[in-house]
Amino acid sequence: LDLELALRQALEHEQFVLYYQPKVDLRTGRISGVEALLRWRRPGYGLVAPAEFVPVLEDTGLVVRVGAWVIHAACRQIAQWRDSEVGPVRVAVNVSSRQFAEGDLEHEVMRALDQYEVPAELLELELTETALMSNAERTIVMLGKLKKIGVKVAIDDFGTGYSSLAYLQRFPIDKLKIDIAFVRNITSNPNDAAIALAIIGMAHSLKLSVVAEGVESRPQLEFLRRNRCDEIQGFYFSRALPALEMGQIITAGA
Ligand code: G
Ligand code: G
Ligand code: MN
Ligand code: NA
Repeated sequence: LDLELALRQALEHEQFVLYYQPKVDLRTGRISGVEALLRWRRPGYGLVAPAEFVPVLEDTGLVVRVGAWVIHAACRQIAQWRDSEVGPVRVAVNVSSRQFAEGDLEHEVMRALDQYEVPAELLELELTETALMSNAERTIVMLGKLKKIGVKVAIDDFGTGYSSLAYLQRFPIDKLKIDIAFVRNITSNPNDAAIALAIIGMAHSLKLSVVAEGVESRPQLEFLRRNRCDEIQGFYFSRALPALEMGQIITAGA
């Protein structure tokens, strides 16, 4: 209960901040975009990770308002980078199940793009399989609206949820993110490798691009490159960093 109150105040007092983790294009070796990851600068506690408060945001429904803040903050950052030496950067934001189900995502996205004069294709939404499958017919309508706006959509943590392949091909999405669970032991566990390869193959058959998350080593990277994964994200390249540091890395690598 105290935590809920503190989270309400966090929103009012601008204690949330976005960190950014790069995604690297495996063909060019360049940064292809970043994922925005929420942090909470809680007075007296330092920087708090989402695992410690996102579940509370979900349970209380606060995630709808915080999620709207995240979309706005991401668009503000896209505009700031674009107007600086960093240049255009695609930013992916995480959208929670409740935000997708209850929030006015379509209009929130339109408002933010409009307010910061950001081109829609620079914003990407990461949605989980669970969020998409809980009402698949509604999802098709929602994704159609988002596609019309022009934002990109990725399915996050792919392989851990329950996705109907029949729906997958009806969802107008752009990208699958292979869950870290299959990437961790990709070079040592043949089952994990097989799943990762199946996801890559399926994604490409459906004309989707595929990104592997949680890449921590050179052998994982080489395996994924050899098997035509499009992008990687993970500590091997960089952990999530504040906007200023991320901007410097992007500028240095450009
Ligand atoms: O950054 P970190 O690795 O600690 O993130 C842990 C989890 O928190 C990830 O699964 C991520 O999807 C989730 N998360 C990070 N930022 C956000 C956010 O802005 N909104 C929501 N709903 N989840 C987030
Ligand atoms: O939205 P999602 O759950 O995919 O958020 C990414 C999460 O994965 C964040 O919590 C981030 O800190 C974490 N992460 C990113 N790269 C790595 C990595 O290379 N290894 C591990 N163990 N976690 C990672
Ligand atoms: Mn994500
Ligand atoms: Na993920």
